[in-house]
Amino acid sequence: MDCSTLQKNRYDYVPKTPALLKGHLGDLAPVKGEETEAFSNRTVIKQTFPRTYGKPLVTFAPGSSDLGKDPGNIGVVLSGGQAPGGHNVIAGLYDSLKKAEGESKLYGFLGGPAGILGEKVIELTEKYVDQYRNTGGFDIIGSGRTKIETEEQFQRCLEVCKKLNISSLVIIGGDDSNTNAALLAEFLETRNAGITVVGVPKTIDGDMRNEDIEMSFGFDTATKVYAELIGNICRDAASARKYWHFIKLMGRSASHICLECALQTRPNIALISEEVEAENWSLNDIVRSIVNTVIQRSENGENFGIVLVPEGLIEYIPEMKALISELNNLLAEHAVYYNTLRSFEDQTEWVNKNLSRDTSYTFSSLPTDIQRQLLMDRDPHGNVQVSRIETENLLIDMVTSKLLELKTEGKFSGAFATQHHFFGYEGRSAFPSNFDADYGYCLGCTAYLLSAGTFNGYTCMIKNLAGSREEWVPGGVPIVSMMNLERRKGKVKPVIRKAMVDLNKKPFKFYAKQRSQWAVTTSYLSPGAIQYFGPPEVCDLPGETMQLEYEERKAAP
Ligand code: FBP
Repeated sequence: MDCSTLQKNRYDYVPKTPALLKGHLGDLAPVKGEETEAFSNRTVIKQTFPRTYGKPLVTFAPGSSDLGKDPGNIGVVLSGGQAPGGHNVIAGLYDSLKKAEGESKLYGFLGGPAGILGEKVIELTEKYVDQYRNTGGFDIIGSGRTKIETEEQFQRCLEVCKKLNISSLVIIGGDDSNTNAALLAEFLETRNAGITVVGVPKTIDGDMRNEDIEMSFGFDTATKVYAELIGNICRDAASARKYWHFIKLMGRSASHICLECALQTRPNIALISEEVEAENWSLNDIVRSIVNTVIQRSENGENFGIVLVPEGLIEYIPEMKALISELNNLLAEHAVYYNTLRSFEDQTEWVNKNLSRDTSYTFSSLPTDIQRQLLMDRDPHGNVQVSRIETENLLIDMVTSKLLELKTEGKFSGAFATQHHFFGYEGRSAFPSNFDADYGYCLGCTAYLLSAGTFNGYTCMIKNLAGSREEWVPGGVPIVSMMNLERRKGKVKPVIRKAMVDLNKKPFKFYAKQRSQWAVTTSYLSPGAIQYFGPPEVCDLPGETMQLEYEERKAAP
């Protein structure tokens, strides 16, 4: 395989793990904690998961166990969007399996969950896995967004696993994929299939987290890549002094990526969707606040600036939220008829007729491009594809018109020239930072331990992530304990609760305290490229969000 000099160097990187994960597997034993409950809506969720509800948390500690005995074959699948560190999850899983007694094999399903259903599978060998260690992307086996959620699909998984003699299936995915992993786990337990399903928390969005899962892998690298790019743009803006840059950042509904990048780069404005929702800010309120900052900076002779826009913002502006929710339900309920409408004009006419009066008004007042983007295909989970909605351009249009109005009234005399950017794919497959390389690898080792211990319906967790690697504690959390009820594709279903930015926690509060100063002064920081080699405080620490949360936890009484 042709590879860059950095890639060759990264092959030699040995992920740092706690000593616990370096020794013999049989010298580790599971320690069970208290039984868990679902996050909310417990009665309904218990009815859906009678066999896997209420299992205890588990951590692994020195002890004596059968974890090193032949665990049987393991299957692994990557699900959803790429996240740096995924290859190391598979490497950690592979290395642990090879440490165990016996001749068990690791099978990789190709192209995501569809690979299980279509029995597209390869055996992962040492030579093959070695080519992917410490690299970005999911190309080791590919990924996909097919959902495994029906009885027939579960039955098919059972057949394929039996055929390959698989005793554990590791699903590396985000909240939706882990939700489906829990459903499959329940199905298999009901059938006494003797197959364990284990999830691994993956997503750059950072929204699959809670008390137990401190972070999903991939967030650290992706935010460091975006922060490097934003830092570069900040410098360019301050050098050229002629553009306002509107930068949309991936992350779906939650604004974790946007907040982390703001903490790393100190832009003039970073919109946080969760705050927009909490404060009930309309689109006009947001536009007005950007306009005020533009005017203030212009009065200081600074006709340039940086605005960070979270990908999911549009869903949190009250009038847009109502519109998107009605559209999602409408398009889910009338999918067959809607798909017969060929032209955009026919689609908008039908949509306008079927929306309620207020939402139809909101829809009609949007620029055609945004209307078109709102009507695009939903993702397989029935969600609008926020990455395809150009919110940054909507804001640019609205701020420009408002400033023109103010100019005519003699209330603005500055210049407002803009550039727009969308950072998402740039970071999803980057070489993992040391943090994600280590974290991914440890998650893979943990997935092995949960598989060998037959912890069915668990997802991997590592505690104390902002501490030194020695302080990391591997374990597992029952997926069902992270669930609540939410509406998906027009129906209320048990799903893992998405973690949104907590406005009462230190990362947001820290940002909120600084932002009025950052808005007006030019206080940009350029974090630069990810550092792989050098002192640990430059190379190994996770981002600001995790460090601030860690400080907050340590300071708590
Ligand atoms: P996952 O939730 O599957 O990890 O995907 C994350 C993400 O990168 C989102 O931030 C983004 O909205 C989405 O994937 C885009 O995915 P796609 O390119 O498949 O539309």
